[in-house]
Amino acid sequence: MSRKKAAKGKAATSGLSTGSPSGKGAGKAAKNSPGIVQMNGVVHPSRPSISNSSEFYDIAFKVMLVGDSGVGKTCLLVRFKDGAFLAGSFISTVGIDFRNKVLNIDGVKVKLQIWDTAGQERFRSVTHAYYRDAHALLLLYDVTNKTSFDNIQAWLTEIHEYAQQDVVLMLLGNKADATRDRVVKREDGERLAKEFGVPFMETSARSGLNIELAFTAAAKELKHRSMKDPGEKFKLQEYVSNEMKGSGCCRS
Ligand SMILES: Nc1nc2c(ncn2[C@@H]2O[C@H](COP(=O)(O)OP(=O)(O)OP(=O)(O)O)[C@@H](O)[C@H]2O)c(=O)[nH]1
Ligand SMILES: [Mg+2]
Repeated sequence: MSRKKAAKGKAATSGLSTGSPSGKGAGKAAKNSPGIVQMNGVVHPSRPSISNSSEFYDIAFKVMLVGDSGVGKTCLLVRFKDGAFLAGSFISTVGIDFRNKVLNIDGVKVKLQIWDTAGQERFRSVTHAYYRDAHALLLLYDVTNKTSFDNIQAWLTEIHEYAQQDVVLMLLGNKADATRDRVVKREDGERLAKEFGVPFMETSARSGLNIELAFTAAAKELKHRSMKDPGEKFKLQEYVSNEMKGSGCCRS
């Protein structure tokens, strides 16, 4: 399979002033670039590469992090991308931003372009524009914040309104490390996810719990869908619950 070098992740300065940070813009750029084939919005580079660098990729997808302000979307992304936890004072995201990460999924280099949205209400109209081109959505609530959990229904309504029908969706209960401040039980998250038929896991950007699993599961599902390999069967729900079972309570 041929490989394409991934562009370095760049901030889309708030998404308020720059023109094309949405999947839409990226899609256009891909269409216009030589050697890149677009299929159902999935970018398949066709230019060969001799490098094994993690910057090279076979297929690329857009993943969006959504949920109330303060649930830990930015910290989750930083943990996944850099393996670090952003401790200290909370700096709320303004508009929208993205980072790239290339994963090796069963020998295929899958580039995830991960969009970190602002949870604050005042940026909602900005983020709505980005849903349409997202291949996967990670919807977060904070296990120490009941309101963020109660708002999940409203987020799901928004997702159904603005995202593609077949978007890969996962529900994440973040800050699972904060046992003393927990107000949302794990079973409540499981129940809600079951009600809406979406895979669920608790995560912690602080400890790293299930961070890799969340993104890897989404990447596996997207890769499977785009390659349509009849020999390979992949079920996202099953994969997530098997991996969770294998990890007990505290996979990182
Ligand atoms: N204990 C704990 N704290 C966390 C975790 N993730 C994030 N936080 C803290 O929660 C606060 C908010 O985190 P952010 O990642 O900035 O939240 P956000 O969802 O990006 O918020 P907006 O950008 O406003 O939408 C910060 O003070 C973080 O340090 C976690 O897994 N555990
Ligand atoms: Mg943020």
